[in-house]
Amino acid sequence: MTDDTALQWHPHSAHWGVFRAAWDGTALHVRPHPGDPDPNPIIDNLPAAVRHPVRVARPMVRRGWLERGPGPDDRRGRDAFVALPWPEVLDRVADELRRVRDRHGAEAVFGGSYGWSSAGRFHHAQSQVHRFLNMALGGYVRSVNSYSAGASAVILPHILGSFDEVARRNVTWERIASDSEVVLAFGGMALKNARVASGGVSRHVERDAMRRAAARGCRFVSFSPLRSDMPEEARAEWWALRPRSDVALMLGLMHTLVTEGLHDREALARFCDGWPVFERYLLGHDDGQPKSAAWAAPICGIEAGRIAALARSLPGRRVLIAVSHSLQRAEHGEQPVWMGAVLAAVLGQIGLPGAGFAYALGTLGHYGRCSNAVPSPALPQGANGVPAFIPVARIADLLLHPGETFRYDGATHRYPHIRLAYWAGGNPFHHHQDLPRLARAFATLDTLIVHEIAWTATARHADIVLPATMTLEREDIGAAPTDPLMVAMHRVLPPHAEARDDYAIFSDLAERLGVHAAFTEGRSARQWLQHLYERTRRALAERGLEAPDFETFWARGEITLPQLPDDGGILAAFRAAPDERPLPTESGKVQIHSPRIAGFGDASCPGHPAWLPPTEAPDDAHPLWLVANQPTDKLHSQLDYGALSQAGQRDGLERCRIHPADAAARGIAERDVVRLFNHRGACLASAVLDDGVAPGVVQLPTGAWYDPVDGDDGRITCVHGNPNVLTRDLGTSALAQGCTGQLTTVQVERHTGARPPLRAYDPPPAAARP
Ligand code: PGD
Repeated sequence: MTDDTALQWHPHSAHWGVFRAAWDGTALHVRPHPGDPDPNPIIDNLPAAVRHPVRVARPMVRRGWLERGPGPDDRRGRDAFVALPWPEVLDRVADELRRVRDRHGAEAVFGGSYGWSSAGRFHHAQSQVHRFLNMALGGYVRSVNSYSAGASAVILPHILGSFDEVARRNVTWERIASDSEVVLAFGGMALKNARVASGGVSRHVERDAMRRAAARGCRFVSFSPLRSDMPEEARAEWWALRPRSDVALMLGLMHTLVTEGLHDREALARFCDGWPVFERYLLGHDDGQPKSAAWAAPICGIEAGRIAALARSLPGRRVLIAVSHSLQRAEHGEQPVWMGAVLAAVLGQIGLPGAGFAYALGTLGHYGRCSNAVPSPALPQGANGVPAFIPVARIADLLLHPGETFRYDGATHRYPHIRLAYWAGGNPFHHHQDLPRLARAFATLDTLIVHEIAWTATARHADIVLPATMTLEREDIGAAPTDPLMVAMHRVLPPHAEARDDYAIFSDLAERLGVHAAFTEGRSARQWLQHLYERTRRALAERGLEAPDFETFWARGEITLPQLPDDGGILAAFRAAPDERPLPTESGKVQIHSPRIAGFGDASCPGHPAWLPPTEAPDDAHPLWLVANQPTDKLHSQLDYGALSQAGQRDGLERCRIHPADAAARGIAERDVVRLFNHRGACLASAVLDDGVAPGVVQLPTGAWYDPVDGDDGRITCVHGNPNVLTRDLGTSALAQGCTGQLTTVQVERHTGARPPLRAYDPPPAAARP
C-alpha cells in the first residue's frame, strides 16, 4: 500500500474525470478528486500506460515512404519504420506540406483530424492541428459534426433548436430526481457513457440522481437489447426490444394514444407545426397501414398488449422521453431522434419540469447539468480559407471518390482530391467503420502524418509518426462547459523518451514554413495558459465574483465557476411564452412535419419522422444483430493497454456477449474463442454467455486495438476483437451522413483454428535507414 503522504500530488483532469496524480520516479499513482461522489474507475488505466513499450519513443518514418517518396501505397499498415532525428523529420514534414500546397493547393490537405485526444483545453491536439494548418497553408479540408452525434446534430436544428441548446440546456438530473414520474429511456442511460465528458467533470452525479428518482417512485423504462444499458439504481424495467426498432415502438405508442383520444390535442395545436400531415401517416390514411401497436409488435419483438398498456399509463403524468446517441448511430439515425420529440409532443410534455424530450441525456457527462455562466479557455483556430468539407464519417468516401458528389443537409457537395492527411489526437482505425475499406482509402494518399502518444493502428498506417507527450507530461487547463470546476492540470512526470508537445512540434514546423510569429503569437505554452485563463478571469471579474490571477489559480489547483440557473433552456422558455420565445425552427414551433426537409427530396430522410426499414437486416447468412457500443473500461481506444482495460479482456481478446440460447445453438460455451464475421471482415473474441443480451443479438464493444491478419477465407480478420472490421461504412441518410457504426449484422461460430499472436501492443518493426 502506498503512503500517500510521502508523495507529491498534482491536480489533473481527463475526459473521464478530475483526479490527482503523483510520480515517484518509477511509478504513477492516481486518486480521484475527493469531491467526486462516484469516480470513474477509468483513471486506473493510467499507471501502467505512461511508460508502456507501445508508447511512441522517437520520430519514425515509414520505410516505403523514405525509399520511394510520397505516393499511393497499399503497404501502409504493414511496413517497417525508420527512426530519424527530430530536425530532419521536421524538415521533411515541412517540405512535404510545401510541396502539396504549392502543387495542389490547400484543398488537397485533409486536416479534419477527428478525435477526442486529451482533456486539456490548450494542448487539445485537434485545435492545435487546425490552427497550424490555417496559419501554415491558409486552410485545409475540414470535417463537420462528430461520430457521437452525426445525425442528431443535423436533424435537431430543423425540429427543435441547436444541438447544444437541446442536449446541453434541458432537463437536468436534479429535475429528474425531483419531478419526473416516468422516464422512457430509448437506448438506456448507461453510466459507462454518462460518466465521460470532454474536458473532464469533477462530480459524477448520474447514479445518485437515478437512485433518488427511483426512491421517490419514478418509473424508469429502458428500451435496449442490453440490460446493462441502465444502472441498477434506476430499478428500471428492461424492455429487450430488437435493435433499430425504437421508431416502430414509438409509433405503436402514439397510435394507441391517438386512436384512444389520449393525446394532448391542445399542446399539439399550440406548440407544434405539421401534426395533420404526421397524423395521416400514423393512422395509415395514405399508405393503408396504421402504425398500431399490433403493427409495431413483430418489428420490435414486444407484445402489442404491452405496448398499448404502456401508452395508456402515460397521459396525466410527468413523462420524459430520452433518446441516446447510440440510436442515431445507425442507418436512418435521424428518425428515432425526431420520433422521440414527436412522442413527447403527443404527450404534451415538451418544456415541462423533469419532462418532455431530452436528447442524449445519460449518454455523456455534459448533459443533464447546468451550463457554466463564464466561458472556458479555448485555443483560437484562425480562419480556414478552404470551403470544402465532409460530414466527419465520410472520410473513406472522400479518399476513394475524389470529384464525386454527395448530399448533405439539402445541398449537393463535391469531394476534393486529397493528397495529404494530417492527424493529431484521433484514431480513425478505432472510430471508423469497415476498417479494411478505410485501409484502402488511406492507401490512396501521398502522405499521412500522425502525432500520437502510442502505436495505434492509425500510427501504423501513417508515413510519418511524431511522438506526442501525453497529458500528464505537460501543463494545461481542464474545463468542461457543464462542470463548475476549472482545473490547473499540473505536469506530473517528464515526457517519455523523445516525445514533444503537439504545440512544440507545430511551433517548429511553423518556423520552417515562415509562420512562427502568427502561430505562436510569441507565447510559450505557459504563457498561452496565462493568456487563455484571462478570458475566464475577466468574465468572473465582470460578474463581481472572486477572480484570482493565474498564479493563484495555478497554486490552488482549481477554481469554481458560476453556473446558469436550472431553467430548462429554450424548450421551457418556449412553452412558457411560445409567441415571445419561439423555437429557432421554420415555424418557430416543434417541427413535426418539415416542409424544408420534405423539399430536400431525399427519400432517406422524408419530411416527417417515419419507420424506414433497414437496407441490411439479419438474414440466413448473418442472422444476428451486432451491437458495437462504447466500452466500459476505457474511453474509446484510449489506453487500451492500461490495467483496467486489460483486466476487461480475456485470453488476449475482447469479450463478446451472446444470449445462452444463441450460444447453445452454435455449440459455444463460456470462454470459447468465437469468430464473428460478415462479408466485410471477421474478428475473434472471447464468448461470454449472458441472458442480459436479447436473443438474436451479440454485443462486442469498440476499443480493442485493431490487429488485422489476412484470414484463410480472404477476409481481413482482427485477432483482438475490434468490431469496426465488421461495421458498415454508410451514412445515416442523405440529410446528415452520420456514422452508423453502432449496429451491423453478423454470424458467430466457435473458432477452432490457430490463433495468430497478438501484436497490437508491440511497436511496428524497426528498419535501418535505406
Ligand atoms: P480515441 O480512442 O479517443 O477515439 O474516436 P476517437 O478517434 O476520438 O482517440 C483519441 C486518440 O488521441 C488516441 O489514440 C490517443 O492516444 C490520442 N491522444 C490522446 N492525447 C493526445 C495528445 O495530447 N496528442 C496527440 N497527438 N494524441 C493524443 C471516438 C469515436 O469512435 C466516437 S467519439 C464515437 S461516439 C464513435 N463510437 C462508435 C460506436 O459506438 N461504434 C462503433 N462501431 N464505432 C464507433 N466509433 C466512434
